Amino acid sequence: MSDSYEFLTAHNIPSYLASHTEISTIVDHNAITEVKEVGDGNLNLVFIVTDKHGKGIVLKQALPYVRLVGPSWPMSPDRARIEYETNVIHAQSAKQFVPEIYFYDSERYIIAMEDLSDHKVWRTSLNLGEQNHGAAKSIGEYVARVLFATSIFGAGADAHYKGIARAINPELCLITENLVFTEPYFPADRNSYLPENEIDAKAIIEDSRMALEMGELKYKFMTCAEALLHGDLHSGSVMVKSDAKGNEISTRAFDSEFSFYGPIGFDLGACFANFYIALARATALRRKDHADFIAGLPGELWDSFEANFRALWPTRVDKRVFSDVLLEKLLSQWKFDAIGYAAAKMTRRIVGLAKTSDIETLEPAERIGAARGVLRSAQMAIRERHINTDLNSLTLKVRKIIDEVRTGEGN
Ligand code: SR1
Ligand code: MG
Repeated sequence: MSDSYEFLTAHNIPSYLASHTEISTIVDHNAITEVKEVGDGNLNLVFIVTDKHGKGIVLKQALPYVRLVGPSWPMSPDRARIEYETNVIHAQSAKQFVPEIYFYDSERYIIAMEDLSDHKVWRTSLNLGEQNHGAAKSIGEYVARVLFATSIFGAGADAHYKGIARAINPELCLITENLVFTEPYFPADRNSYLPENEIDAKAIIEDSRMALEMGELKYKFMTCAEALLHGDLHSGSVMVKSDAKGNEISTRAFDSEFSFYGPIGFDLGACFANFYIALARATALRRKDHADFIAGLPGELWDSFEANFRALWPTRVDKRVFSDVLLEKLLSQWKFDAIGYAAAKMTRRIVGLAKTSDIETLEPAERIGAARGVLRSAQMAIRERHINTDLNSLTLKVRKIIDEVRTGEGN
């Protein structure tokens, strides 16, 4: 693996495309009208290339460092291979929920994929107060399909073990280990927040229950190779396309470079966390109807995941020992885990490195309360999951906390 390879630029993209004849019917390299760099993520370069016929392609290139920080934080570009291979594998069981991949360039770490410009990033849509009916249900189905297919139950032992070996992703897992499960619970250089939220960040550090449970969640993240996860399934990793009434046309999960074989609750928890962060934003902006809509999403996603996993269960391998009793136990365990992972992901997005536009684009007066609400909800959720894992009841509790903090009652 080399870290001296040519980076894509608006200037060299047309000739690059000309050298890839396999995509000559996708985009006309002789008639490129626009090359737009749209990489708003933390790691990579992403270009949307459009031709005069209005056809497009996305080129995503992994840099040999973390874009958010710069060359001082080197990072293997091999993550592009992981993303490519996971996308291909996930497409085998959930083609309708991932982008189409055209090719992978292993020398320059470039993935050429479907242009989803007619979609919107789900986070952007939620931030605007839009309702995408059906997206949470689809992501629940996506998670169920891909995780069942890559688990022991769907893949069988041989394919599962070979999959684990192929998808080992230590560098990106280390990012999650540090940023999600460690730094927010201790004083750390990369933590940051508004001065008014220092009291809330301190409360997290002083809450020994948080560090204790994060240790358990981190251990499971590092050791429990249940299925090939997306690995970073937040609302910025999902594209949605809806009709004028907000009804779903298409929903796609992309950007799976953090993919590895991990605990099934992790992807689900990432979704829940980002719904609760979106709820804090909607509440801060006094968008009552939108908050009502968002409050339904965690339950909707879980119900869809559960229904789809149950539907796949009869096709599992080794039915004699992988019994229906085991399924019930696993579903309960995954929901418990998912709430824990949600708490971890809520905390990291407020205190740790790499935040979310939901909260960061609020005016400070609203941002302080929204951030406080998310952190206190995380502290509640980490405890509540030991008593009750019903998602609708958890969401009601989250909503109460977020509401009280906004109005000053909870301060
Ligand atoms: C340095 S990478 C920071 C974050 O960006 C990605 O979206 C992951 O969530 C990662 O933790
Ligand atoms: Mg990403």
